[in-house]
Parts: sequence; structure tokens; C-alpha cells
Amino acid sequence: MSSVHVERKPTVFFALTGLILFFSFHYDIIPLDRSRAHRCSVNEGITSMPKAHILLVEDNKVQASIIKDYLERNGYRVSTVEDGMSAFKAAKTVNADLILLDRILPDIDGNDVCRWLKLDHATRDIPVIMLTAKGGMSDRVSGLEAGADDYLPKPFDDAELNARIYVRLRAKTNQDELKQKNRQLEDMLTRVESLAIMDQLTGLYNRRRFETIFSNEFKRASRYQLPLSLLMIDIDHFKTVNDTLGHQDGDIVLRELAQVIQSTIREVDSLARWGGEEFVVLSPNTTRENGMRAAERVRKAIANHSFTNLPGKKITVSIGVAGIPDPDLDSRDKLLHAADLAMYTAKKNGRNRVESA
Ligand code: GH3
Ligand code: MG
Ligand code: MG
Ligand code: MG
Repeated sequence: MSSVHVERKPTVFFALTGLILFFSFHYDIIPLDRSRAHRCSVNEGITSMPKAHILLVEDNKVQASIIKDYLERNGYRVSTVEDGMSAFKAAKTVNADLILLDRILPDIDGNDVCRWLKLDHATRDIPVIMLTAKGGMSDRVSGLEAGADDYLPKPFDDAELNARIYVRLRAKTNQDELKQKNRQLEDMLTRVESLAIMDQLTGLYNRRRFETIFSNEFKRASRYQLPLSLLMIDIDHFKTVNDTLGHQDGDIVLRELAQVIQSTIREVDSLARWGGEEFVVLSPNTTRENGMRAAERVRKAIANHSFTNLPGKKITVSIGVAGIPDPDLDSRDKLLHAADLAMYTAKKNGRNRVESA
């Protein structure tokens, strides 16, 4: 549609137009080219787009009013401010999709306003089109250097303004969609990754993930002749817990027990759920003797713990410990088997105890 549209009596229309032209020429700027009236709006093509919100920063009231009027008739929502400081505040609060920024403002240079907007995390993604009265190359370059996405020298053509706004909004929509898709993809990947390595009940590493860690740590320990110990932990008489409380409460006990172990071991140790009510701890740089001490701390912590859904009752564990260096344990499988055997010895010797290979 045309840039200025006044449905009043002809005298009022001419008076108004004269006034507008006077101010525009007085300030050496003709904001909109009225010779291109009755042109089709570019914004009409964006039928699916919700009303885009434009923040107009323009200190010339007459010009601001004409641009605002024109943009609103082209389907945009427009907020206006008249100086750089207000532009900052508004950019953070009005949730604008695009900023039309006059270069010459009463308080701050438009380039500096643009630079600050582009430095601020909250506003850096809002496209900025600089409106400049100066058409010189250095002014255009300085505007783009300040981070402006585009510039429009005054006097500008209404259709050109519309087209440039449309292009920037379309680019921003594409960018926003891409960002959202990337975020969704990242979330999905994180979920898939955590599903692949975590035990769903306890949140600990699952057996598969543990095998990888174990493999790496075993290689490292063997190569650099560092000690490494492994704890195999099995809950004593867990069947009776399930039988008396039910499977669901049994699950809660398992979860709580996992937390007790986790809070007892060192941060560099790896804890995983090995199977039903069995857990493993891998302690790098730890001799078998120190592994025994760590196991004893775990055993005691569990035996002393009061479980939320087992008032007055205690849970105990049997722990088998194996470690390298040991000439008989020259493979991961042998180390694992030795810890397992030691755990069975602990069961055989009365449970709630630690045995080593
Ligand atoms: P012990 O080890 O002292 O010989 O006795 P136990 O009763 O623990 O015997 P066993 O190791 O053979 O049985 C393990 C029980 O753990 C059997 C199974 O019902 C229970 N269990 C395994 N996985 C889960 C689980 O995910 N949730 C619950 N609630 N119970 C489980
Ligand atoms: Mg100005
Ligand atoms: Mg078991
Ligand atoms: Mg058991």
C-alpha cells in the first residue's frame, strides 16, 4: 500500500502533507518515497508470520511518526523511542524482532548503540538496520563494523525499507528455527547418550559403560605399572527385602544404597551397577590393600545406614576385592573373576564382610 494514507478532507490532507514535507526537507531527510505509492506491500507475502514487532529508534518525531504509520499499515507492530539510552532499555523489554536505528541520535551515536546491542547477550540476535542520513562509504562501513545487519541511507524508498525488513526478518526466523532444531537435537543426543551409559534405576553407570572404563583403566595401569583395585559388592539376603517390602520398595533400597556407596568412595573411583543387586567399584592408583580399606569403609557405611523405607532394619553387603599388580591377574577377566570369587568367599564366611583374592 501507499506510504501515507490520510482519509480526510482535501484541505486537511494538503496542510498535513505540506507540514510533513517542510519538516522532512528542513532536516534533509525524506523518509519515504511517496512516488511509489500504491505498490503492493512486501509484508503481505508473509502471510504465515505473526505480526512482527519493530523497535524504531528515531529522534525526529515527524519522521518517526511517518515510518511508524507506514510500517503499521504494512502489518508490523511498532514501538518507538527517541534516543540511545531508551533504545537499550526498550531492546531488552519490548521483545522486538528487529530494530530500525537512526544513526544520529541526541545522546549516543547510533553506531555505539548498535555495538552495545550486539555485545549484550539479551539483544545480540535482534537484527539491526541502521538509518543514516549520510550516504558516504565510510559511514556505511562504520555502521556495518558496529555490527549492523544492514543500513539504509536517507532518503529511502518505502518499498526498499519494507524489502530490507522482510529479508532480515526471514533470516532471523530461519536462524531461530535452526537454533531451536539444534537445541532439540542436542537434548535428544544427551538423552540417548545417558540412556546408553546409565542404569535407569540408580543413575549409576551401567555394566556396558563400566566395561569401557574398566578396559581403559586396566590398559593404563598395566602400561604404566600402576596399581588398580576392583570391588565387587553384593547385597546380603536381598530376596528377603523384596519378599517383605515388595519389589518396588526393594528398588528404593537399591537406589539409596547406590547413593551410600557413591558418597563413600573417591571422586576418581568409578561405581557401576553390575547386575540386579550387585555393584562394582574400580579404584585407579589403588593397591589391593588400600582397596580393602576402601571396601571396609563402604561395608561399614552401609551397615550403619538407616534406610528410609526400612525403619529399624539394617542392610549389609559382602565385598570381594582384587587388585593389580598381581602376576596371576594379567587380564581384565581374571581380575574380575578374582573379585567375584573373593565376594563369594565373603558370603561363605558369614556375609557383611570384606575378603580379598
Ligand atoms: P545373598 O546374596 O546374600 O546370597 O542373598 P540374596 O537374597 O541377595 O540372593 P541373590 O543374590 O541370589 O538374589 C538377588 C535378589 O535380588 C533376587 C532378585 O529378586 C533381587 N533383585 C535383582 N534385581 C533387582 C531389582 O532391580 N530390583 C529389586 N527390587 N530386586 C532385584
Ligand atoms: Mg536523528
Ligand atoms: Mg547377587
Ligand atoms: Mg545378594
